[in-house]
Amino acid sequence: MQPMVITAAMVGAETTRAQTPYLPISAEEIAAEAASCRAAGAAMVHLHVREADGTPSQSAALFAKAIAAIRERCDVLIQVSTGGAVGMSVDERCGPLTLTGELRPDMATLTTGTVNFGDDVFLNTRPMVLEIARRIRALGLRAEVECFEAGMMDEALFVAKQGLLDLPAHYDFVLGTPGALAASEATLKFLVSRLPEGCSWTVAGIGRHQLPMAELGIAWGGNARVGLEDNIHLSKGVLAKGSHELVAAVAAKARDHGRSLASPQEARELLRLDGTLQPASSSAI
Ligand code: KMH
Ligand code: ZN
Repeated sequence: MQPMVITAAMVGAETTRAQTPYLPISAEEIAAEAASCRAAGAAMVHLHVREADGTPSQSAALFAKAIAAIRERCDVLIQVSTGGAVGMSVDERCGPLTLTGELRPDMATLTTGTVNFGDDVFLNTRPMVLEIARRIRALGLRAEVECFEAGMMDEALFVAKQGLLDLPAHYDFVLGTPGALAASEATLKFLVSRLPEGCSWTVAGIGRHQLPMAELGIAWGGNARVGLEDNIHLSKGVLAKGSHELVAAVAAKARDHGRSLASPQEARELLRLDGTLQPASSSAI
């Protein structure tokens, strides 16, 4: 099997310091955690940022600080969130897509549909999805298609047909969000079976599903995302002392299973991140 890409989702928009004291908030804390995750076996970080008081933000300035601090400390790939927090506008969510040059991220997320999200709704109407896809591509980045529900796979194909998503693409199956598609072997198997030819995938289980889903990623030749964005516990009742402990747990299971861990350079090749994509013409929408 090919090397496995572990992505560390260290911050998120929903986890709070009241839930866990190990949540990184400042650029320095985020960079230190990114370096620990890299040392534990992560090739990529999925990045959100916060204001000093912990409020979720998609501010380009805060992303710039975090990205600069991470790159000073380690070579981990940086995938920025365009999901942000529920209720944010497209312009707000696309803050990190305004960063260029040294601060340009390596990848960006693209959720291809609306989903219940706990008591809230994570709104992604078709025009919103197409506009975010257009901005990701305009920066020459590849998207990671975030699927919280099965229909999001079909909508990703629609986005591709508009010339705004390049196939084969990389998908992240986010399973077990309260109010959305369950984290189970059956749901993951179905989603993997629906992947277009040549596509790669990661699985991110929410809460107690995180490590079991990661084990399926290992066993089935996929990849895994872990971290405090999705789950704060290392085991029942035991807080992870940072996302790096969750990365280390998955790395150990991967090695037990004979899967090697992808370096950032290998992840670049596996996820087809090399080279800059040509911006799609605006008439594509
Ligand atoms: N915070 C969620 C509402 C992403 O990063 O692209 C959306 C999210 C997805 O976290
Ligand atoms: Zn996220």
